[in-house]
Amino acid sequence: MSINLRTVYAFAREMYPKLSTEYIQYGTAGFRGKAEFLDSVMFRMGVLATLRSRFRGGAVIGVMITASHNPEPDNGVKLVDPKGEMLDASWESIATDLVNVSDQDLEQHVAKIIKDNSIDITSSSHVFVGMDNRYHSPRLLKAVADGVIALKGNVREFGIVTTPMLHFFVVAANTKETYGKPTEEGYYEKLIKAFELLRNGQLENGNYKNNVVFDGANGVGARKMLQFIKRMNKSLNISVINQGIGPGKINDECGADYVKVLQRPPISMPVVEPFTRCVSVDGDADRVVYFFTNEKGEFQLLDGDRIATLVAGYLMDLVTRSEIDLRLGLVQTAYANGASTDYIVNELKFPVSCVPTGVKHLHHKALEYDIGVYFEANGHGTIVFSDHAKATIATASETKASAKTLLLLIDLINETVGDAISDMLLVETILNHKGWDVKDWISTYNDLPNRQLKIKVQDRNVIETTNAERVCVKPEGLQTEIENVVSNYKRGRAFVRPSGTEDIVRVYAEAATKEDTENLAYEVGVLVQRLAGGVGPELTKPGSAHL
Ligand code: 16G
Ligand code: MG
Repeated sequence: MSINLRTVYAFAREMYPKLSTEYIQYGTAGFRGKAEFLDSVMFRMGVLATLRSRFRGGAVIGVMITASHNPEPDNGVKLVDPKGEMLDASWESIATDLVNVSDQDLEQHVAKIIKDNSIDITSSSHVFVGMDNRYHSPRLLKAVADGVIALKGNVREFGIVTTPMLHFFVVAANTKETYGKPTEEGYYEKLIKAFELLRNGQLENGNYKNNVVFDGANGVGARKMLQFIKRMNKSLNISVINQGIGPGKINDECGADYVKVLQRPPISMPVVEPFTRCVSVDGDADRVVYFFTNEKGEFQLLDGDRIATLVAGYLMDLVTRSEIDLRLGLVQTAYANGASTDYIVNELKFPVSCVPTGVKHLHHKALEYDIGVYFEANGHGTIVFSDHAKATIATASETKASAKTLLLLIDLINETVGDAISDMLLVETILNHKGWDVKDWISTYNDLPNRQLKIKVQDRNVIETTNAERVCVKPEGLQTEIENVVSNYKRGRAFVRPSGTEDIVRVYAEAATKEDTENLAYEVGVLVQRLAGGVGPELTKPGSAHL
């Protein structure tokens, strides 16, 4: 195969010229921005995915086009590595350089990547592409495909799929289908089969009722859930709201991010009985949270920490009953509610570790355990099983019913990345087995009140953190001042970190009471403004509006 890098330049100049000179960076969520400026980025990511595939010996690389929970005008792109992980950190800077180079320098720059990484440009390559249901996604998908074609790579388009589905396809193809079939049907089939075997005909149990309301955020999750329902044997009654048909826009006043951040149901929520289980996913269905309203009509959230503790406790129980010796661990971030960590360490006696924000950090750490459970409070998470764990469980399943359950759970879980639909089916399975309703679930521990603030500063990178973002090392003196303030509050905890997705510094605070939490967040926010070059308006003192 002969490849002429001129073609890359020709495509760029004729079809995907770079329209903006603004510097953009491949961050935790890949590239994100206003869709009208992303055509050249997408084309170049098609080129990069092809190079990456050749670099990895022809393994399938995934390209997902989505802006996740962002508003409709935004879009974005993320690369998926052969084992389903996020793009290796060492290639993030290669991606950043490639999209920022001018059209004139593109050809030479691609030649440099090939040379620097000793890529055999004539070897075979495979790229899988998927997209969310934003109206500009098909146009951007074509740009990615053209990037692959410019380097004579093989591209397979999956159309509209959830982010976790694309991860699933990549892993299924790279493992020669031992993980599943790399098709939409293969995905549904694997999850539904495991879910229905785990239900074993028992649809209701104790306090568990077999109904759930599913908020699809007008995104891909809604469409795919409707496909699930068609194929399920009435094993769960799911009513889907925010289906993405009609005037509703993706993530607009609905979805996991809205529900979690604003602590309220989606605007379009129908009237339901108190304590009805409701689930919200985000636009590309890799995040999930549960919620309900109680008899007083008060909103109650069951977030990623709640899912993590539910899953961890259940897995621990099954492993103990199976009499197998496996190392279990839970991975959280600094955002995990302190009460959830206390509960899991003190009550469940489950080892917990804390890592920096971002799925890749959690996933990586979870791989150190035989069974690693990881969740961010915002609802990103899954469970990973080591080969040793899988083999041990398979052997034990010949004699122990609990191990047989574990074996089926492995099939129900999308290990490649957090998968809102798979996570939801897992939660439904556990609640059903335990005979629990949301009241039982939420009564396991009481969340500490918590508050987040966004602080605008001149340069967010003046803040540097260590110890999984819990300690701030720069600017000097800030950490000591934070600790002084925190020590005045019962069960107080606070940290600051630069956001990876927005040009701001985030403040997190929790304490024993709501009032204390507000005051603590305020005091820490003021410290950041004073010591890290705040540029925004002065923060409003809590309660001062009532003076
Ligand atoms: C990205 C991350 C998410 C993290 C969030 C933090 C992935 C797939 N997504 O959305 O895990 O919670 O960024 O945003 O890794 P922040 O840095 O602005 O707080
Ligand atoms: Mg998402």
